[in-house]
Amino acid sequence: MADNIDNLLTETRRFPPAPEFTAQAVATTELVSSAADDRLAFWAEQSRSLLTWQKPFTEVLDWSNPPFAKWFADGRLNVAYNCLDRHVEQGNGERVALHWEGEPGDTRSFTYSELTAEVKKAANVLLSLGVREGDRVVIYLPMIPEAVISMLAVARIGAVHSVVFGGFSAESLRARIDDASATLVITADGGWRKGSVSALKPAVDEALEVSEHGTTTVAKVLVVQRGHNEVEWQADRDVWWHEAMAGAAEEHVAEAFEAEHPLFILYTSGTTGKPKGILHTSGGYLTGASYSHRNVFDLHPETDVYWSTADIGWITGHTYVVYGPLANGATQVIYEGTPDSPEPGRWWDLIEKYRVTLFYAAPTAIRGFMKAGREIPNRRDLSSLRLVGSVGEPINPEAWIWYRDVIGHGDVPVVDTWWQTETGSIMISALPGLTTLKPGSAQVPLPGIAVDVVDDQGAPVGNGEGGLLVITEPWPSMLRGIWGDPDRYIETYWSKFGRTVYFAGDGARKDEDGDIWLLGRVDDVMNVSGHRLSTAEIESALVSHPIVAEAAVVGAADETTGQRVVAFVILRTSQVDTMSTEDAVAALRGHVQHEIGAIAKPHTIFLVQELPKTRSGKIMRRLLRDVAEGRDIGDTTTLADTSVMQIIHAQVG
Ligand code: 6R9
Repeated sequence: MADNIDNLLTETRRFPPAPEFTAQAVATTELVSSAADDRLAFWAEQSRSLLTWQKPFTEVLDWSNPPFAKWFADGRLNVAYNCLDRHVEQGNGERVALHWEGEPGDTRSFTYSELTAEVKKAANVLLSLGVREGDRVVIYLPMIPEAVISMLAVARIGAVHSVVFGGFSAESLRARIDDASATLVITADGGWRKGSVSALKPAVDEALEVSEHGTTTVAKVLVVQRGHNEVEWQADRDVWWHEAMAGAAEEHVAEAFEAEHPLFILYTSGTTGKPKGILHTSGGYLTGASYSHRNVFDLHPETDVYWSTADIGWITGHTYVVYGPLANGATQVIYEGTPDSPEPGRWWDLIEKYRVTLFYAAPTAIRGFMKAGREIPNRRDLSSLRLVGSVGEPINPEAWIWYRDVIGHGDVPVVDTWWQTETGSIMISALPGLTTLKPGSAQVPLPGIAVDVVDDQGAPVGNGEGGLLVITEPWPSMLRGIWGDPDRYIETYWSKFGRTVYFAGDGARKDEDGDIWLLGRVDDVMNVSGHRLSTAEIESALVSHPIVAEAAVVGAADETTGQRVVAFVILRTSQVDTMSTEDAVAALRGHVQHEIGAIAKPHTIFLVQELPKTRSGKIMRRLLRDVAEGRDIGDTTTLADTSVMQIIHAQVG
């Protein structure tokens, strides 16, 4: 982090908005001033103008029992209707909603009319399988149109989806199904990744085999045929999507639900081993998604072609692939595969092919492309782009400049957007056309959002100082809780500085102008390629292996992926001489992949005999990070045994 800060402190490049961009920009100075005048009136106005409420709300915010917020509570709406039917009713049924591209090059597109028709049928399929309002449906799918259709169909009938990233293992899937007590799983036989079909259904079969209590809450599994790979079939449980859809009724009238009706649960890593089921509800979430998508991406739905490369398994895929763009009637691209398959210019080919105008990706991908060289994007026509965005981790100034110069032909606004699964939508970003851009800084809270940087006591720091990032007023798309665990909700986010201040877990700095520069997590959460991973979760996976006595995991800085997972493992004495180091390391990496998923697999595992601990027994990860990053070891005076670090150094050396 120290290098990072030095780098940021010396960054002085500035890019004022181009007057032509400002002249047509969605975000205006009036927007900013109306939010500043009366925050709640501003949100009410945004929600009324952006969404269609079946029953208009009269209350804006109920914050009488913090941190449990209610937004627009006496209003009723249907989220899927807002993303689909109303665009058709307003005469935009022929506009393309999705241009989908499969990894092997097959394509499908859906107009708003066609997507609405599909979602209505899928809603009827869910009802026929016994899914009812409030039931939880787990979605474990590749990036195929059925992923979007499933989410909207679940929302349409007032059920609650929990999307699990297709890269997660059967174990992770099982834990999420159990925690949410899901009754239906929607999956596919397989999906395309890096040139071949990667099976998905076997993980579902395994996850449902032995649930913790020997039973499972899941009654049915709906299976999309995508990979055409062989799958095992349980006739009383498994249903082919295409067969069910072929027999489904076409009409479905969207019923209105309360604004605070649960919309989805999305699991994310926290500081302990158990992932948290972040709960989002309907009216406030959709308000935040639609508002931020329109203003941050400068969306002109009639002419823009938008593409966010995020998978639906992450919050970005929820808010900026499904809900924000579709609520706004946007035309977008979705792509099934990996950025470099079948060849390293695939993303740029897609931008050229679909004339993408607004593009949203993660810094890790940008840095990967930077390494591969500008010749690859330079061979494509990227002239259609008029704005590019970044999300998931801090984007270092050099990657920012490369992104603007090489992808954005040197003249597009770059929006670096800070937000979290918990915040539901973008909280901090430049407003294109208004903000003078600073490479490396997320810059300013969106109008209507109250952000600050505070010291350990909760006092705001001055300009030019660093501290902890907080959100000081509730906002419409805020999380409403952790599924089944209200105490953990309070404890994690709302106890450090009292019940009304949201603690984000990120370090930040205010510059001379009061703009915000994000500095990374201050807790034991790592960020690998923009994916949140918990040190505790990987440690507990490691110690669940019979050869392991103890394990400590740290995130070490990595040029491309931001951080990488490095593990320090003490083997059980009985194992030390029976297994070679290579075999033990291979077994442990495989085990973490099996327990959590490939993204959590440690990059490096050091087998050691000791771990550095404080006198109270806490592992000092800071010191292990020094080792993992090849730095001189910092202050060891609080160690119980100060010689430990020399020993570890000698062992990993
Ligand atoms: C949207 C998303 C959230 C964590 C967050 C922070 C990091 C995200 C960032 C950023 C610096 C940005 N993060 N965007 N850090 N600049 N523009 O990524 O959600 O997966 O929940 O991760 O990601 O550390 O706390 P999520």
